[in-house]
Amino acid sequence: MRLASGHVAVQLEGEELAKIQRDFEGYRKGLVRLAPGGWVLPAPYPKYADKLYNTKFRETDVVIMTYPKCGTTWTQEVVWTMRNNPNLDHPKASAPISVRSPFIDSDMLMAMGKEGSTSLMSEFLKGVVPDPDPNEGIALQLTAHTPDPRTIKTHLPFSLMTPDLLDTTKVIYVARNPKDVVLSFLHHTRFMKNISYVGSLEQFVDYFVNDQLIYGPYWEHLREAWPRRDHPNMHFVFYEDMKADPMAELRKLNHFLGTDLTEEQLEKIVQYTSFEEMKKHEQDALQGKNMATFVNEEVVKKDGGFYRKGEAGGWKDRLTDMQAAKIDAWTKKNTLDLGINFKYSI
Ligand code: PPS
Repeated sequence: MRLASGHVAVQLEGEELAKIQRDFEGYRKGLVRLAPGGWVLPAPYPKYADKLYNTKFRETDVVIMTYPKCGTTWTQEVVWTMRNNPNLDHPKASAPISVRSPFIDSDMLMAMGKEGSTSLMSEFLKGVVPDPDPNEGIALQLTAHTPDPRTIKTHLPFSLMTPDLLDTTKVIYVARNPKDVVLSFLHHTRFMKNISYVGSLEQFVDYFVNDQLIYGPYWEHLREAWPRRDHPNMHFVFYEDMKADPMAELRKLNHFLGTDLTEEQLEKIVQYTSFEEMKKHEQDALQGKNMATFVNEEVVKKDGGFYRKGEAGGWKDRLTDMQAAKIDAWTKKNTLDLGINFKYSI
């Protein structure tokens, strides 16, 4: 199937799909791979692809773009708060971040799961979208109805988004050390029921370096963003720098966004968006919601939920020397022409 972006989407099949479906029990509907780029995405992606590609962004929008598990949600909360809630007194600030700051390409993820897995999102949508039509993509409708200034999340790479994105809109790209990403992603795929990964860490590292995980290839995602880093509408953030000195990163964001916040306001936002605070806010926001439809509660009880560890360099306690070496070799091969270095890589 040819898409408006010029890519051709082909369903995965044969032994490759059979193996993936054994390890990722949630991928019942399959996956597609796009050419060029080799992008792997859930099977429902083509239904939304052209709408996503043709989305008209506004000058007042800020798009936060990342490969999964690189610190998107943290950056969303920082940016949304800086722009909408600088004095921490906004009446709707306690609503989940996914309602205040839409995840534009999440319809395909919701469509991947069992019927009814969109119900929590639909519930949050009430009052935001006057007459939501579940067939039209909940996230797309939420994005269209979010009042200015919008802070929009995407895990799609530049080539699958509207080509004039940077001409109209500010983009913040967040990158994270792949060794921490792989562990965070492993956890995510285990606790999210619409994915339900049941394989081992060893196999997951293989899926990662073989570019078979959704939204990958990881390095291709970065390769499209990194050369754009000096564009006036582009701001590049490393998760590791946010961890090491969040105040310094918020000062840079203050300049990039033109929010003109004081040092005192920024300091309060650093506190408000710390790992512990965000974890607490999420627990409050989801209180009373039946999460069993979405998450594997056994995994959550044992290994944590979305706010797992929030560390940079935590991979050192978990990856074996062999697994780390595999990621190093893959990194070396892919960064020869990039000149990008991550902290805590060795
Ligand atoms: S997602 O599902 O792809 O959108 O996930 P994403 O938000 O990109 O990344 C989730 C990881 O970010 C960590 N996180 C934070 N770290 C530090 N400080 C704050 N405030 C914060 N908020 C989220 C989250 O814990 C995930 O990392 P891991 O390593 O799994 O803990």
